[in-house]
Order: sequence, then C-alpha cells, then structure tokens
Amino acid sequence: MNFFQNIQPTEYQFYKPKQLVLGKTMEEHLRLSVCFWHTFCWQGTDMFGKSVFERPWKTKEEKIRAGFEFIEKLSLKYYTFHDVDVADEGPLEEVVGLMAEEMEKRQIELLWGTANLTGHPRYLAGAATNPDPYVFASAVHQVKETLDATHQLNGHNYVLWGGREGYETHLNTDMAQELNQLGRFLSLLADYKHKIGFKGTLLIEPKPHEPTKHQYDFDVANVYAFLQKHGLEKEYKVNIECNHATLSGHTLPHEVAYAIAHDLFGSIDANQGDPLLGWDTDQFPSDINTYTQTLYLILLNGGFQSGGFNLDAKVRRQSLDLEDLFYGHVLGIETIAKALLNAAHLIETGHLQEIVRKRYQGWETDFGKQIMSGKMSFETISNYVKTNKINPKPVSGRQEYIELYLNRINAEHEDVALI
Ligand code: XUL
Ligand code: CO
Repeated sequence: MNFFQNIQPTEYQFYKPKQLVLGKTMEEHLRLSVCFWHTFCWQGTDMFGKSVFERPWKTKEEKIRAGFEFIEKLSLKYYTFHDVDVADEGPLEEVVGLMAEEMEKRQIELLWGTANLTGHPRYLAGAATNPDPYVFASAVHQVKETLDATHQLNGHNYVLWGGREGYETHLNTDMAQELNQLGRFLSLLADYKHKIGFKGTLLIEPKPHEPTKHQYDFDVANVYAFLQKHGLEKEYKVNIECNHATLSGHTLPHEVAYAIAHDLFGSIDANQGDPLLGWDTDQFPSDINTYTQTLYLILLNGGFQSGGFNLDAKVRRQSLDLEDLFYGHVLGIETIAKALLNAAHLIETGHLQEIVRKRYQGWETDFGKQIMSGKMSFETISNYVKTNKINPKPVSGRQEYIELYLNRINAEHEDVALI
C-alpha cells in the first residue's frame, strides 16, 4: 500500500543531496532525518482542541510503512523514533523486524532511537528522578528495551530527553536526592552501552522547562556541569534543539558554540519557536540566518560525527493536508541546505575567520602566550602593567559590518522557482 503516491513533493531548489560542498556531498554534511512522533503520530491535538488530522494510516504497521515511504519520497536517508511512536503502547520487538525490513528496502538508516519517559502516568513525578525506586527501575527497563532495539537497528546515536526529570515545587522535592538518582541512571546506562557493544553516541537533549516547571538538563552548560560531577563527560554528548535553546534564553548558535567548546557537540533537533510564545511550538526551520550561523560553527569544527539534523518539527494545526507534511519538511530542508551553502561560502572566503583571528592576535604574542601558559603570576602581570604604563586602546568589534556582510551572503540566490 502506498500512502503518498498521488503527491509529488515540490522540488528542492537548494538541497541537492549529491552536490559537493567543501569536499563532501550535501547529504553527507547534513544527515537530515525525519522524526516519527510529530509527522506520523501527532493528530493535531492541543491544550484546547481535539484531533484534527485524518491520516490514512491506521495500524502501527501502516504507520511504519507510511513513514519510510515518506522519507524515501523526500530523498532523505535517516529517521528517529520513540518506542511508543512505532510500537504504539505494545512491545517494541514486535515492530523492529518491520523497521529493519523497510530500512533495508529503502536504504534508510536510524539516526537515533529514544524511549518516551514522559507520557505514561507512572512517570508523573519523573522517571530516573522519581521518589519511588520502582519507577526508576521501570525507566531502566524501558530504556534497556529501546537501546537494545536501537542497537539491533544499527542506530548512530541514542537520545535521552528528560521531559519530567525536574520538579514542580521545592516544597515536596529533595533536589540533591533526585540529581544523584539521575547521575546513577546515566552511569548505569553508559555501563550497559559498553557491555552490549553499542557503538553509537549517547546524547542528552537539554530543555529548560515544559512539561516540568524546571528541568535538570536546563541547557548545555548545565548538562556539562552535571556530567562532570558524575564523571560522565566522556560518555555523553548533547542533542541540541533550536526551540529548547530559545526557551532557555539562548540561541541555537550559542548552545552549539558552548557544546563545541566543551567537546560535547553531538546532534541537532532542527526546528524553531515563535518569539511571542513561551512554549515549544516545534515549527519547521525557516530562519536561514540562525541556521547559517549554526552550520558555520559546525563546519569549522569538522562537521557532524555521529549526529545530524533531525527535523523535530510539526506542521501547524491548520495545515490539514498530507501535502502540508511535505511542505513542512521541504521548508526545513531548504532552510538548512541554503544555510549550508551560505556557511560554506563564509568559510571559503575566510573573511570572518580573519576578522576573528585579528581580534585575538594579541594572544599569539609572547606576552599573551606567557599569560596563558601560566608563566606569569597575578603579581607579575600587575607589575608589568605598572612598569610599562600599559593603557590598552578600545577597538571596534565591527558587529554591524559583519551582520551586513552576512545578510548579503544570505540574500544571494539563484532565481527563485515558483512552487
Ligand atoms: C521534546 C522533544 C522530544 C525529544 C525526544 O521537546 O524535543 O521530542 O527530541 O524525546
Ligand atoms: Co527534540
């Protein structure tokens, strides 16, 4: 059964999977992935309204087949899933065979799998951070089953998003106890990963709040501190989501830069929020500027290792038609593809790198090197300033010039084809 045979998705203008950019194909650079939950499970409900989408797939088998057909039709190579997305609430092992068959048939790979530890009522007060050790144990069991399936499907990563690992009120919460439980959980999981020989990367996906008032994996900096405390900073990397970054008061490039600076960068959940709304709207990426700046950082860092761009995004509730699923994904893919071209252009000209190099060139002098290598003490530095009457002159950061330059690069395009 084909679900999308009557739909011809609009052609890509920027995304040419086999086009070489800085020595790699666009497909290799971006590792674009479709997620099962928003695209094939979400029925268009919201806090105030019922299901509005009428999808032609009814059983879990049909949903899985529809998913793979859709990904192939978009010429993409990766997907992501939660256990409950594909197995409904049943055992995951019942559908792993079908997923493997579809992957083989359509040459599609698993970017990552994850367990949904937020939906079931048992996780009301958290999963690993629950006051009840039997809930902790149930979460261990669920994650083990999902990691086993991810391993069997040769997943490139395994993701943990702590949707209920947080608190609603201090008054009933022992925070130190909960944080130690989370540390234990993550240590146990890392040990198990090595035991079964899973070669993928374990990723933590930070998010500041929603559904809980405060989540313990608030942002990348917070996750890094937590991992370090538990001696796990070499075991985990981060899956950074654009809309989570903005909810935490940062931007996607900020979170990516922070992760890169701490050797923690893993993967991206590509979407964006609405600047007027304080919740996770999970819209398809349309802001080329944000993604250009993000890709610039990623490319300078050598590109993705095991990660990629997972389109963790959903169409708006009024986008009722199957065609809208295609427009949503094509919008996201084209945004990221154009951003890749822009970022590659920025790197090829070397102009920005040169500006940054010059800005920090003082640190390449003997004086700068002596400070950084620890050869000068606090007092020696102070004496140096006094003796040599040091009086540094402020210099321009050239922000407007750089933003103008970036705008010109972002705007440069071939003729835009009408859809
Ligand atoms: C929730 C979210 C999740 C994770 C996987 O905000 O982004 O879909 O990506 O559980
Ligand atoms: Co996500």
